[in-house]
Amino acid sequence: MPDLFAMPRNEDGFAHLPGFAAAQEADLVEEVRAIAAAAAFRRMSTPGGKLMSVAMTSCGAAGWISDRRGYRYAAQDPQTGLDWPAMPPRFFALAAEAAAQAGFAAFRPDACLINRYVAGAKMTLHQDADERDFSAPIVSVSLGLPAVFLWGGPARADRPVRIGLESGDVLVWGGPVRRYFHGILPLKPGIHPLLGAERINLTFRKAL
Ligand code: MD3
Ligand code: FE
Repeated sequence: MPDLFAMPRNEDGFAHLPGFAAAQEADLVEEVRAIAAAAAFRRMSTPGGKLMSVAMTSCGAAGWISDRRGYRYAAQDPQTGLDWPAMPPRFFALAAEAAAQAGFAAFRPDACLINRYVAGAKMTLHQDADERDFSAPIVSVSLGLPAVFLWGGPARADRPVRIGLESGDVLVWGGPVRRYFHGILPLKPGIHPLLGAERINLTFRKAL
């Protein structure tokens, strides 16, 4: 059990909880596999028509989608016409516990976006702005290959700080930093004991 009180955090709602989910890695990966069996990972297009390098799926009451019409949350997976798979209780509990640890009591996520990276896949600097409720934090859980996270500022031009993310790390973003630009550098090739050549990231949101 990591010493949570010794961990770095700052005043504006950001917390990096290294290894917070480490003991659950295998169970979380199993849940992701079950979700992907019902709602397959797919690469979506941006409204501008570019194919994203990250493959995505979702679970919960709403899933994040992107197509020529824009970015939004939807109750059904457009690929199946069915509701997204339910959010596993283990996912919900982990996100709520991490948020509470970072000072956000009573976080009740209704959406979990699941990102899958292979070597070279990246996420360019962006803001998460499609959620209705900006008072709720976002909780992210990293699994598999390590990645370099870019933490920018309130403006796209703000020079980002680099943060290394390892499997089992959890990040919480709330308050002012909830609107900050952020991204992921192209994934380096490698082999992770649980996930092989992949990195999976779960982001828990209050979308509705
Ligand atoms: C900072 N995902 O799904 S997680 C995303 O690793 C996303 O797949 C990245 O950015 C990934 O939108 C980064 C960390 C993260 C997630 C949401 C944030 C950082 C954030 C929202 C606001 C500020
Ligand atoms: Fe994001």
